[in-house]
Amino acid sequence: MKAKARAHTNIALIKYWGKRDEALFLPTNNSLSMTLDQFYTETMVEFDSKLKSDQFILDGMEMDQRETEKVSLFMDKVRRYTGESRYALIDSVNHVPTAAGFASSASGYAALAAAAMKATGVNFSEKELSKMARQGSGSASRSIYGGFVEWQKGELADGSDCYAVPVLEQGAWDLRVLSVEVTHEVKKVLSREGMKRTVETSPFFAGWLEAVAADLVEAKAAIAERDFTRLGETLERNALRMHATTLGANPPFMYWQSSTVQVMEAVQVLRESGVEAYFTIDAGPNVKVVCQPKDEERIFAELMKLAVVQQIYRCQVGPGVNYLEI
Ligand code: 2P0
Repeated sequence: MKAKARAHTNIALIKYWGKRDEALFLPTNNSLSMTLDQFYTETMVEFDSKLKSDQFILDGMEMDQRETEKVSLFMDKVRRYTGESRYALIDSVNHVPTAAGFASSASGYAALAAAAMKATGVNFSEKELSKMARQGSGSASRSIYGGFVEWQKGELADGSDCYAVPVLEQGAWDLRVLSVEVTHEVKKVLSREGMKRTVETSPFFAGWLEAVAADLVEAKAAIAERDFTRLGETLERNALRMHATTLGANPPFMYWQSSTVQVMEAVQVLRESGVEAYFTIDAGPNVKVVCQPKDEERIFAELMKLAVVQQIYRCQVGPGVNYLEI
């Protein structure tokens, strides 16, 4: 039994920041993302009764025990849920440049969840795929769907009501994301650790939770009305609010570098000159700029002039999980 799936990365417009249950990957707040067309992971899973353990090949290289163990822990969750008992060969190829500042964990776990569940021979719903992908990495729950997607935090302790739902399909609204690379450096505080420290120590976290609920309502209304200004203002504000919580943590930390701030300022200058561009930033120094197609060339050209900018990756709205012939 084998299957192959492709899943794309996503960029959060309303951020996931904080867990209410770390083991089950249950978030403290709903988040909202746009799936991106450029970056994706393709994964083949084959269950085989002859295997004595899971085997993991990433980008053509057989992974060592430590790397395989992480994936195997996730496969244990798949086996528990589906009743599959065999070990698997997992062959995964990442088309996500790490320098672009997108976590490959979102596309990675979405593709793995989809391929693994399909390879059991049972057809699981997208809701079930989303719940499974969530237990590899929270943001992966959103990469099951294309277009604009909301990950609902749910209320139940067992996570059974915690999954992503589609908000607006790919093709319904053409927005662009320019991923502006300012450094190759790996981040100092991993997002998993960063959100944990913020939840436990930042007095601003309560304010974040209050603000993010209102930002989400605003963003969803903007998407429903295709109101770009309203969405842009909301997503930029939400990113700044997320980053503000890290400054209040103990010990405090920040993901920005001086180059990050230079790009943020350039976006503000563009806006003052009448070009509608808005930025968002994840758990790292690179900046993503959201815009409409009519402004993309101008924004690209202006940002490329900055000395701190190394590269700009240009994305459109991407599709959900799909299955590939083997
Ligand atoms: C997001 N981030 O909504 C937020 C915004 C980073 C900043 O999801 O611990 O790799 O695996 O659930 O999903 C990055 O964190 O964390 C992330 P885990 P994940 O996209």
